[in-house]
Amino acid sequence: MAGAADGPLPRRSVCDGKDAGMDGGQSEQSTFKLHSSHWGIFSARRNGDRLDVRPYADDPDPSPMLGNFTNALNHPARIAQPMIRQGWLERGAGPDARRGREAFVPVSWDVVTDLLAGELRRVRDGHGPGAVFGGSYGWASAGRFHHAQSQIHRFLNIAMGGYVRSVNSYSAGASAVIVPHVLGDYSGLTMHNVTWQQVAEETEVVLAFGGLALKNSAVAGGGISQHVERGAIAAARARGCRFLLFGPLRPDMPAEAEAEWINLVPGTDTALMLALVYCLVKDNKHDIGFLERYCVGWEKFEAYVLGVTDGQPKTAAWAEAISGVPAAQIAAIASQLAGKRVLVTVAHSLQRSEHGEQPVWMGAVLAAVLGQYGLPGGGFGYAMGAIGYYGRRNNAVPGPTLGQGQNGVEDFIPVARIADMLLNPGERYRYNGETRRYPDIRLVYWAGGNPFHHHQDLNRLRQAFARVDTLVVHEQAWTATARHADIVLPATMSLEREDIGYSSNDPVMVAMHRLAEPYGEARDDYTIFAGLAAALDVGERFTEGRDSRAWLAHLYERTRSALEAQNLPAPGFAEFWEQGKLVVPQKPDDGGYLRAFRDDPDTHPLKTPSGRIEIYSETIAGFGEADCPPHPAWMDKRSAPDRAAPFYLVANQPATRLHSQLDFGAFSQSSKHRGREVATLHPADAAAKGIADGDIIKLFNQRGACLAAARLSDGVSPGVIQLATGAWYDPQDPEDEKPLCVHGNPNVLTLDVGTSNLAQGCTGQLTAVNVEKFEGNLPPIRAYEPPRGALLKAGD
Ligand code: PGD
Repeated sequence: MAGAADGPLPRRSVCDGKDAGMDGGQSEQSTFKLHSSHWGIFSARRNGDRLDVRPYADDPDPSPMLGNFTNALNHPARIAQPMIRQGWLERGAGPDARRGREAFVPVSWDVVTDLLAGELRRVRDGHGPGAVFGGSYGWASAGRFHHAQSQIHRFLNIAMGGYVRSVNSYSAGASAVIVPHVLGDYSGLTMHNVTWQQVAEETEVVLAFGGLALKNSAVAGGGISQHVERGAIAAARARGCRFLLFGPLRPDMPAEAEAEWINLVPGTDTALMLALVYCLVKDNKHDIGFLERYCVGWEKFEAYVLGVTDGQPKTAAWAEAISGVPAAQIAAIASQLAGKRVLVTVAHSLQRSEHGEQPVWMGAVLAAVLGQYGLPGGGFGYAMGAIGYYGRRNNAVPGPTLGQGQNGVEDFIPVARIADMLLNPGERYRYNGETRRYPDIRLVYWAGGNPFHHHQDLNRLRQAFARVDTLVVHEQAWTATARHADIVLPATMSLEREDIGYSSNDPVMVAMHRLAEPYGEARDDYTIFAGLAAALDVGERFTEGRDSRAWLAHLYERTRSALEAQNLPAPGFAEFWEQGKLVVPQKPDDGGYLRAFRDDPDTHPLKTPSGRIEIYSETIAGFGEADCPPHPAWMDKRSAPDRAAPFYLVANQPATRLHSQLDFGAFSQSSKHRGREVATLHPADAAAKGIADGDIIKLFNQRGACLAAARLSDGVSPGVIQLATGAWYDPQDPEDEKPLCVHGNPNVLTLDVGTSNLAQGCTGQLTAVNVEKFEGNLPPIRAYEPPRGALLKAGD
């Protein structure tokens, strides 16, 4: 496995993916139909048990993740029929530590619908809708109608009178809260700001904190027709643009960037950015005109940078001691920025750790010090490259959206506080300046997400899920979340239903034709909820008398009538469906709200209290949080390595699947070694631990342990181990309190704490661990086998 140092995993083009079951696009087939996925638009046809897949013809850089569809339809990991945990069936609803440890009993749809409707009625009438957690976070599948979260929220609003929801995301838990305080509009910052075309044409220097990894921009919710990042980066580089990658993983920047790698200790970007500002100020190269006209609070922040307020000037030497980057290198970088069209980018990953608000705020301030906000290709491109629909033009007409109705419950939690909520009902916590209380949840209902993938400290999550009366999960496959449920309802894949694929920053709207019949007795989420709604006497309100096809026509009408209003060709639904796609117009590349703000800050103030960029926030000062001061600052982390756990674990996004989706798919499987997820570490660290390339290793800390396969690479910083998320949790002995995950799910190791009292975001990206060579007999991988009792397939 050595030699693959510069890619997180060997990259294979979709067009040479024969062994992953891809159709190379050589033969003309009339039966290929257009479809969409979060990793791109494609066409496919059923071929026996397999799916032949072709990337979208106009996509210059299609994602090899499409290869995961080829063997997915009939994989044994699919769920074939409704299942109920034996203990729930025999002993009824109630807290139960046997979740995830017991056999399942297959039941018919009629039986499960009856039992579940009864349980929903019991909780609603006995405890009220505020005892239902329907946050149900997760990416689910592309398609605007069968969007699992919209469906579940609509159902709970109509049938239960509401539910406790979650706010923000695991992707951007800290930035979604800090950005409105600093720059006003989060959505505008990410969705309507600097574009890749501007980078290709205008940017002179890109300071990429956390990189611009193409594995991340391969993904875009809803599906996109073109992956443009690689081409734009290559074009910018050919023009002479300089790319600097700040981070511990060299593969976080594509080779086309020919980036200078500033190899820093994970989580120390804020210190390094502070030192860049210090150097700029000392050399009088900060843009004082910009800071005075467009910002508030510079003086207070400058006093902190210079050490006036805390006695510690944030010099390059100070930052070297924290980040490991030589002071001379920091000073040299700072000296080459002024007067250039500089774009500062900060990856989502940086804010997915303790004090994750700081690098985002600090990135915004560094960009202000350089004064390039609002200029083409300059300023602050937060999260550029993190998702494929960032850095692109916006569509000029609205897309289809399923209304979710009114939620009668006001209560919510920040999404990553789910285990805290279930373990500590009634307990107080702080969030964005408020003191709130966790609700007392009896029933958790999940559709379209996998908390046993996305949450931290999975052993703690198991304890949390043991506390509820009932856990209901709709799933396509036997994920660990499904295995921990009481009631498991088999859901179709998008390939097995009709839908509309759409993303608001991509012009191609796709008529997603059905490519295969549902697996076993699987039903789409809409049909499942329609059945339950009928059993709860609200069937008509939920369906509004429409079947799926009628809903698609109804949702499409929003776009059609907007086109008509603009005197543009506006084909009816039947024509759209027949054609397979519709290309919608896009708005001009106008630089968004930051350009308007630069042009005239009085007419177009930011949506911050001052209307300016808030380098110092009086609002945050008023919150009085010790872990989130009123201006960006460097703070030590609890998760930093120590003697017991001397390595940083970077648990980042995978390159061969989206999160945990289709981990059993051919492309994801092709990246495993001896069945395990691959962890990358520096050869010097491996040598010190007696680990050779390809060895099975055990990663461990006080929270848990998992196995992985070692790959050695100097593309990873010494002292760092990289293990992507998404390998399905596979406890060696589920009876244990802290079982060994034999497969390589890093979330058995991560710390379940919020970023700070301000945002309470997910901190899963960085954790301290230890590592050793695994010498025992290699346990089998059972994550993709149906659990006990679930072996019956439909028709058996
Ligand atoms: P997915 O694997 O996409 O992960 O967490 P998320 O829960 O979104 O889960 C989606 C699930 O939905 C899959 O199990 C899939 O089978 C199911 N599904 C797909 N389509 C349908 C459908 O139509 N109906 C139903 N009922 N189910 C469906 C992602 C989350 O993980 C995110 S966004 C991020 S950014 C976080 N990243 C990290 C990280 O960087 N580091 C760590 N340690 N942890 C993270 N967790 C977070």
